Amino acid sequence: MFQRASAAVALLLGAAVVAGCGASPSVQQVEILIHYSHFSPTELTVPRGVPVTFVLVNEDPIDHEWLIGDAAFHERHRTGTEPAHGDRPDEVSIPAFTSAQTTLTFDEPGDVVFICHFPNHEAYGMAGVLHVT
Ligand SMILES: [Cu+2]
Repeated sequence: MFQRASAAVALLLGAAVVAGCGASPSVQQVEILIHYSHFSPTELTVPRGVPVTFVLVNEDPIDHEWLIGDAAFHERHRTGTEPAHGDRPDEVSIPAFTSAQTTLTFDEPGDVVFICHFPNHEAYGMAGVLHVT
């Protein structure tokens, strides 16, 4: 996994990275594969208050996106028309056959959902859940 993640980082095209200030707590890194318009895994668990770097590897010949947030956030994006993302750590565009990474820290325990909001992708099953403990 580590070697694969390094390759993904090398392909990184300026994705936003938000690092915590001050003392650096151990950064967790998780990899999410995108294949046949599905995320893998679809369920992840991370501790709250720790920066988590998500390495998003798109193995598909089509573009996808990875948006993570609460119900209101997703409702906005379901009706949104933004063709690309990249300036926010919780909204990541992953063009075909590329990788991207983003780092987020979740302060509240609970479930957060990640979804690709390209037309019909969510309905096809392109969604997953992050458990923050
Ligand atoms: Cu998609």
